[in-house]
Amino acid sequence: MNVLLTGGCGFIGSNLVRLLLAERPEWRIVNLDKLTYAGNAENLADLAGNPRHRFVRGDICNGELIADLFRTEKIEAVMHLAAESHVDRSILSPSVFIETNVRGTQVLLEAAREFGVQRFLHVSTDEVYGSLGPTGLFTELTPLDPSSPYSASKASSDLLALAYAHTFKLPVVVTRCSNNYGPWQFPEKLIPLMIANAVRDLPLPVYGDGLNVRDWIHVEDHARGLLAALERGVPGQVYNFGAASERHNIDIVKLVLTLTGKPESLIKYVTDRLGHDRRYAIDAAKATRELGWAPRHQFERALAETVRWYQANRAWWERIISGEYLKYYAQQYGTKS
Ligand code: NAD
Ligand code: TDX
Repeated sequence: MNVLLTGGCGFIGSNLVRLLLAERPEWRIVNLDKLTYAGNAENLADLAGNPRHRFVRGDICNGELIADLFRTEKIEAVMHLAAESHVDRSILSPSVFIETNVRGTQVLLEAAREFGVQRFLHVSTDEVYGSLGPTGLFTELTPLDPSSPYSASKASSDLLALAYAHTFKLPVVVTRCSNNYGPWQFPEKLIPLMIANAVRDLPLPVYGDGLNVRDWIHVEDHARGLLAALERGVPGQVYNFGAASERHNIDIVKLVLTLTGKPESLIKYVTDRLGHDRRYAIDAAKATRELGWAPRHQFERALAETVRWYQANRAWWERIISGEYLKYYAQQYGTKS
């Protein structure tokens, strides 16, 4: 099968490209990525020369380029991951989130409609459901109630994708996953940021009281879920993915300090994120039941492996947190007290 995979040079995309090449030897992957600050061709450097992977640098908003790829590569399925993905950046500069996440998704849906595909997998997030109180879980029937410009842009793209399924019978499958961690994650997100700061003896900035809850899943478990949803998902349906690993942010930060052998005095409580969602927690029973999927990684063990990966790959993350990232870091954390 010829698959157009968008955002393949990002965190989840690069892990997914590797998984697909290993697990589906007859597939060819066309990886379309703009290489924004978050995309890094180095994430897939080991695939150079692999005839089953073609990297194309380009923007999902470029309809002509997309049409050309569908035509020349005979695309049969789309796995759409490209997005602006960081909540804090969406609070600082929302516009690019609308452009890429909403308009870019519509451009891809339109091309898929024109050329025809067997499946269009739209990769979304649990953040579209908004924030939970102290109890309860998100199911696929939980109403959408996004809080940030990021989650609102993802919810908008979900609705567009489902509308193309309903109106045009495009075989769209939507997935919504909880917070991912693992190798190749850009160190602006909680876990890699805390690891990178801890190993350099820099302060670990905890928003608010540190008691917000996220439900963590290893990126490889998410990638396996995406493959299952592509192959076995029913068009027009939504599938949640999560690994039943709810943790308070502060407990993760303390665990990172233990794993890196650094003192808790590095913890710095800073001004809270605007509109900060309190709790996310996923009910993934539908994916288990209908896709035959289940997570394999245990959080504490896999977090320890992740810390070791960042320690071993320091050159990778030190290179990407230079330049543009330093400006963002000063803007995001410089004035927080
Ligand atoms: P990421 O920021 O690491 O990677 C995004 C990739 O998309 C980058 O390689 C970037 O260069 C590319 N990109 C951005 N704008 C583009 C454009 N206009 N055209 C082409 N490429 C573009 O993100 P991620 O964490 O790997 O997330 C991937 C997808 O999974 C996103 O859709 C995100 O909403 C979703 N998701 C992420 C998580 C998570 O915890 N990280 C959880 C659930 C869902
Ligand atoms: O410096 C920080 N300090 C801090 O306390 C950062 C970066 C985060 N936090 C908190 C905010 C959140 O409660 O940690 C939690 C996790 O933050 P992020 O890593 O920014 O993730 P989150 O906002 O939960 O969104 C993530 O999960 C869903 C991804 O970034 C999204 O792309 C995905 O859709």
